[in-house]
Amino acid sequence: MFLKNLILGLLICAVFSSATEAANTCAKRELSTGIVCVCNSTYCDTVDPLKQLRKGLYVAYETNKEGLRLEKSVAEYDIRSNGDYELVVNDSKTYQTIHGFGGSFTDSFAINYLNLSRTTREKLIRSYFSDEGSEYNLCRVPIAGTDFSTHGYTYDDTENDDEDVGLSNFSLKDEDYTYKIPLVKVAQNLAKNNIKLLASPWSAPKWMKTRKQYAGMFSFVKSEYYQAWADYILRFLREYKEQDIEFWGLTTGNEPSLAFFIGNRIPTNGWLPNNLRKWIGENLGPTIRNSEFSKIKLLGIDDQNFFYPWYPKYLLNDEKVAEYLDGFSVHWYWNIIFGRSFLKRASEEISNKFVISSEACSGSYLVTPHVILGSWIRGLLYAIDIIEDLNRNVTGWIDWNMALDTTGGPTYIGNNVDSPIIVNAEQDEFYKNPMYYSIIHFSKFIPPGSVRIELAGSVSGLYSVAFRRPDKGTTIVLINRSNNQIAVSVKDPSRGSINLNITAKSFTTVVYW
Ligand SMILES: *[C@@H]1O[C@H](CO)[C@@H](O)[C@H](O)[C@H]1NC(C)=O
Ligand SMILES: *[C@@H]1O[C@H](CO)[C@@H](O)[C@H](O)[C@H]1NC(C)=O
Ligand SMILES: *[C@@H]1O[C@H](CO)[C@@H](O)[C@H](O)[C@H]1NC(C)=O
Ligand SMILES: *[C@@H]1O[C@H](CO)[C@@H](O)[C@H](O)[C@H]1NC(C)=O
Ligand SMILES: *[C@@H]1O[C@H](CO)[C@@H](O)[C@H](O)[C@H]1NC(C)=O
Ligand SMILES: *[C@@H]1O[C@H](CO)[C@@H](O)[C@H](O)[C@H]1NC(C)=O
Ligand SMILES: CC(=O)N[C@H]1CO[C@H](CO)[C@@H](O)[C@@H]1O
Repeated sequence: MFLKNLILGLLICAVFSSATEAANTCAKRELSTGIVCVCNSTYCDTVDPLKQLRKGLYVAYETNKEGLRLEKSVAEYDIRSNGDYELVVNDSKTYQTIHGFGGSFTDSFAINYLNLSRTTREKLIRSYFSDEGSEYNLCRVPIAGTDFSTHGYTYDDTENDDEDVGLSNFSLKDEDYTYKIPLVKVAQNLAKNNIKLLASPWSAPKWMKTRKQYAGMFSFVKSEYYQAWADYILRFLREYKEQDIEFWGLTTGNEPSLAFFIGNRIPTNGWLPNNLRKWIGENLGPTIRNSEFSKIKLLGIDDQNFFYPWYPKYLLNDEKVAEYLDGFSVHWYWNIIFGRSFLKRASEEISNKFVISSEACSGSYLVTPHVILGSWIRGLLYAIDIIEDLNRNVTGWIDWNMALDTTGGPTYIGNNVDSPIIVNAEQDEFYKNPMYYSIIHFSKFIPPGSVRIELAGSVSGLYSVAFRRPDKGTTIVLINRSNNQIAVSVKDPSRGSINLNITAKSFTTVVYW
């Protein structure tokens, strides 16, 4: 009897320890367009929470086009490098400190989330925010409606667009009460309240604007309403605070350049540089800094990279504005066309302000399908964008919609795009695209407060970046976009060498302490 219980006990122990250790692997579905990992009400892939290893060991995670998804291996350093190429860690040379990684709480994300059953949607939000998931910690929240809403709206839409300078008709909307606020709270709860939230306005109420419309060309905030527009934003921060949601940062407005595109249908406030500078210096800056939110990080521009560095420099030419702004935010869309020389110059020429990449999505160009399930190239473009931004001193990277439906919506203006997670509500399942894994390779292993360090030596075409973590660990991310396997050694002079065979078309993250 005793023996039987002992054996049973040992068995249970064994089952338990393996159950707490083993992460769920990807439930692969191979499509003509690529591989997705399928999650449903009973199953979703997970990653073990990272555990500190003893000195001498490292853990590596690999994702590749062939179908590996965060494949984990633990090994010892070697005494010497034996790869064809060598990269050398130098933690005496340090660069920027990381704010974080994450995605955006759009109405469309929430709609897709709510379209899933309770158990499936829990798996979706855990995939992003729990310690078995991406551990997102820097997320954007739109102020009122965007193109990823079911209709255009602001918090002070009046009858006949009558003016309401005192904001007496200001009120949060159903979208806030049923979508954004509850979802932010679920996420904060999973992330142990470690999410830094960044608020961004899209359009002002029509009555404040030159052409009385949310979108369209040359749709500006009228100068007589500059203060009302600043008051509106302050009011939003207060209303959310009343709902127990506080913001870490605020941008001066999403993509003012949209108002200079013919036929633009995305809600926006256009700003000419001189007017934006005036509004920040005379209205937004003083309003925010003299309020209970004086400590909030104020980020200018929130637009494409071709505005860097001249636009930030122009804003900073005004002393007051330079004092009000903590940093800038940049969007990814034109990086593919223009490269990142603009960002490099920005980080050199405005080095006293930080830059965050605050929006990215694939499938926004007219010539490609909006959603391509399993697209490796889209995953690769995300990973390269993140690593290249980080190597140009960017301190954070925020994805756009955290989930969309199989058409890349809903979007009331038909601006369908792709997302790392695609929801199929009819089947009550969702699909993790390679883009989901691109981001987690950084977000999970480079916690806020990590400092970029030098990783010397270059291998033609191999993208690499290294960080010293707050817990004194080291994280290294490597991307090989080619068709060949590559033998790389990462040498840390204080420890030894990590000899890796990096598979073709792959992302690898290595962590050691
Ligand atoms: C969920 O996915 C798992 C793994 O692919 C599968 O075994 C299971 O049958 C699915 N459950 C439902 C409810 O579809
Ligand atoms: C590491 O970086 C420091 C600081 O820039 C530099 O002085 C030192 O020479 C570097 N070490 C090596 C081995 O390159
Ligand atoms: C403000 O809202 C009230 C009722 O909610 C409405 O009667 C009034 O017309 C609104 N004012 C404007 C300017 O739209
Ligand atoms: C990044 O910042 C460091 C200072 O922290 C600076 O020396 C370096 O030139 C910057 N890198 C780029 C690419 O701008
Ligand atoms: C998702 O939810 C929206 C709004 O709640 C609804 O209109 C739509 O039909 C739903 N889609 C599916 C596939 O259930
Ligand atoms: C890498 O691959 C080569 C040849 O396939 C093999 O000899 C070597 O042991 C591998 N190295 C590691 C670290 O796996
Ligand atoms: C980015 C890239 O192509 N990196 C390397 C991948 O591996 C092969 C060799 O196996 C190299 O030739 C590539 O430069």
